[in-house]
Amino acid sequence: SSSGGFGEEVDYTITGIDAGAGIMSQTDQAIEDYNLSNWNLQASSGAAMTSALGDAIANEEPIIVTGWTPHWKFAEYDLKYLEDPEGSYGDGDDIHTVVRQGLEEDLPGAYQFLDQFQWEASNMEEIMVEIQDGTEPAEAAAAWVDENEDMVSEWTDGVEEVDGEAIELVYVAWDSEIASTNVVGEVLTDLGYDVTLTQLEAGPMFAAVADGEADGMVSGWFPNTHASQMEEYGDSYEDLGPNLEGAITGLVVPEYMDIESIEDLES
Ligand code: PBE
Repeated sequence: SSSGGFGEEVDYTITGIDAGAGIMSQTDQAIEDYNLSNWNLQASSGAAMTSALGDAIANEEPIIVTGWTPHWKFAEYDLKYLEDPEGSYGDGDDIHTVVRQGLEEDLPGAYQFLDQFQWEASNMEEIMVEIQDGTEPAEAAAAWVDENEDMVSEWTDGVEEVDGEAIELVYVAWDSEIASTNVVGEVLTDLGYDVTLTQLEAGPMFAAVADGEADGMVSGWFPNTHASQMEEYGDSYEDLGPNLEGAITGLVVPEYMDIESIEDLES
């Protein structure tokens, strides 16, 4: 294992995101699995995490963050996942679309589109990079939808337009979900829906769809990252299956750090 003294250099701190995120529970699990009880997982937000990451890289300082793919940070910086031989983060997820019960009867067109919505990590990353470069999410989504007519027309194949019916999608302010939710919202707007996008914490996002207070979400990381939410709410919502395959969570560090595995973090 490492003699680099990273623990001391980073104050035995892993820079995390919002406390309700699944990756925070996975990291608590990693701290247990790798006997890192003297390490501290610092809760913050997705934005604070990427800002700390950018500052550390500008100064070539060490930093360890909770990271995930798809994410613009891999296009912006040279980063690597730490190996996870204990499997604390599971072996990846698919991102699922989840809707409230009764949506198919109430808003069949929206239901059909949400069921047909499906893209790849590289698609999601294109719009994430635009938003990171400073374009407003709704504007970036509108431009992405315009530029990807072929894919969007597959999602909306056979879907009838409506005249201002209300639909509410819920999401958490994770960069990946800001991108996907805005794209889906833009397509629904183009189909004639009156769309509301409501930003919540992770638990309330699942609860809102399970209770039928919101119509749907495109942010279910199954089966690993959101295992506990699946367990708690899975009987009360309808899972429309993956909209993106091959998502990853883990601990991420800059390439210049001389460390390869979570096992190398000294306790
Ligand atoms: N994430 C992005 C979320 C799911 C989407 C990996 C930060 C989480 O940890 O819950």
